[in-house]
Amino acid sequence: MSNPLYDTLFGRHAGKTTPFLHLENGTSLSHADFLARAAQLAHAMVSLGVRPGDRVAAQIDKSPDALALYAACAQAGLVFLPLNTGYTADEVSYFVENSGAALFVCQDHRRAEMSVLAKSTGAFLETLDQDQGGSLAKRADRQPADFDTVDRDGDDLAAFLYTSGTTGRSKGAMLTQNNLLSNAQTLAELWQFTAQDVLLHALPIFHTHGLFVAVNVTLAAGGSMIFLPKFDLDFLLENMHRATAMMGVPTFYTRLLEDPRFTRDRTRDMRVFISGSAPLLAETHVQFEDRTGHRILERYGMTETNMNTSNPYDGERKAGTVGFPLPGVELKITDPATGDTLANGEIGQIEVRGPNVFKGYWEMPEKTAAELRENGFFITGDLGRIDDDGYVSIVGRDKDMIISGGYNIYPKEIELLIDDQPGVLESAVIGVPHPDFGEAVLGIVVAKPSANPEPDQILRNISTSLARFKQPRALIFVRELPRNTMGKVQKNLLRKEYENYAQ
Ligand code: MLC
Ligand code: AMP
Repeated sequence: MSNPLYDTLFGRHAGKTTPFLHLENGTSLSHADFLARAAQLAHAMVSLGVRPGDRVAAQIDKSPDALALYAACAQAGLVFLPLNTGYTADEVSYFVENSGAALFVCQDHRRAEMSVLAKSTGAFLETLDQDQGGSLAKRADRQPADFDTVDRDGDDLAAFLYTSGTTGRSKGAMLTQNNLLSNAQTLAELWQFTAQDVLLHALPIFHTHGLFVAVNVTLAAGGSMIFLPKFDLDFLLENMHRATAMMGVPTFYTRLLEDPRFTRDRTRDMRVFISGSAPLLAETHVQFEDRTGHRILERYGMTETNMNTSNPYDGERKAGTVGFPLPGVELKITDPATGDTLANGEIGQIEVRGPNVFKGYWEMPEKTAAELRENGFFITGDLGRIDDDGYVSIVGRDKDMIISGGYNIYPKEIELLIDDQPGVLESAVIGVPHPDFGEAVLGIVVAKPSANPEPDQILRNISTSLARFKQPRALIFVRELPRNTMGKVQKNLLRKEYENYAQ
């Protein structure tokens, strides 16, 4: 009997009384206590009738119980489907319905709001809150603290993560046990994580970065985490001396640098700072080194593939690059028109192949076939180049996507909502440079002839369907959108025109 993901990341820490999670309130949770809680949660889910292979969707705040739910899913052979807590009920209902989730776990205060959607999809509805509150937590409290791990194969699904698409419809990326495990082990070794490491964990745990990179790497090495509910600058500054490593999106690093309390002395005991999910400006890299003496280690990944490349731990960490393909991962730059591999130095689409690459999109064979080649290479939608030393740089995106504070936003989804508003003829949503989030969302709108729609009213109307982070910071009305001879909106011209809008 085996379950590679559970056994390797969680099970092997059974009985360890050393701390695993250091919490904000000064207490800590040992590996053994964490696993006992995961076992209780696994029993609680099984007692509801959830069976191996079922999807468990969870839109819950970050807490030890939320993390234990991930471990419980691995142990019970369930497919974990974490969701951004910012999503509205409209957005969530698509994920729960599309995935056919057997169980939907939400925040306790949203139970009434979510009960309609649970009823319509037939999913069990349970709640889980921070501080061990909520109906699933109460159910778990009554359960035994050990659970017979369900037998799984490395090729079995471990997680679904939804990623939006250029057509506006989100796709469920199916990740196997081996996808997650191989990447965690590779990264732990490459970044030299050990049981002595203490990771400052301030990322959300509903995306690849916070869950599969930060948590899985720590677990693979047997280390511990200072586990914060969310990014908190003061807490990070005050507690950095207790940590050895940090992972963050570039906004974490620019926010630290903006604070004069962030000094070389505070980072003295740190071993490594890792950045990803969005481009880290070379300027931030340089400023960070000047201030602290540390060179940020930048890596590149995505939901469908986990991590693909990383700058070296030992060796030159080149600012403005994302380093080398990871051991076991093949990466090539290809011509978007022909698919032919391009020479070093040339810009093209980034394609990757390896044990990290997902199995496909849930029930979307055409989308899977369009992005995942039969030979196993995944077309990332990112544009890049490889320099003569083998370092990969990301120079742009072939997909129409905005990255704000590390969250991906697909303009199409927002444009469809704006275009549906009374008095609107059409719209184009773009990302413009933003000092804190990297990019901010801006809507450029054309009104119907003789209509005079109110920007604030449109923003209010769409706010019920869109997470706050996706909502445009402003709507700008124009007479027409610039188009090329093929009739395609030239977003590059709009981005240029409004590049200083959010500065
Ligand atoms: C919050 N807001 C955002 C936002 N985060 N708006 C745009 N983009 C974001 N990322 C909104 C809030 O709703 C609020 O709205 C206002 O901005 C100010 O909020 P804040 O208090 O300043 O934000 P904060 O809570 O500090 O959050 C910012 C952040 C957070 C950067 C810490 O967004 C974050 O943790 N980002 C990490 C995302 C991440 O994990 N990405 C990994 C994806 S995996 P208002 O107007 O109502 O006040 C991936 C693969 C890979 O990409 O390679 O890793
Ligand atoms: P997601 O779909 O949320 O997983 O986001 C993945 C996307 O984030 C990638 O396709 C890239 O466009 C972007 N990304 C991740 N890491 C980096 C990085 N280090 N530099 C630039 N872009 C990145």
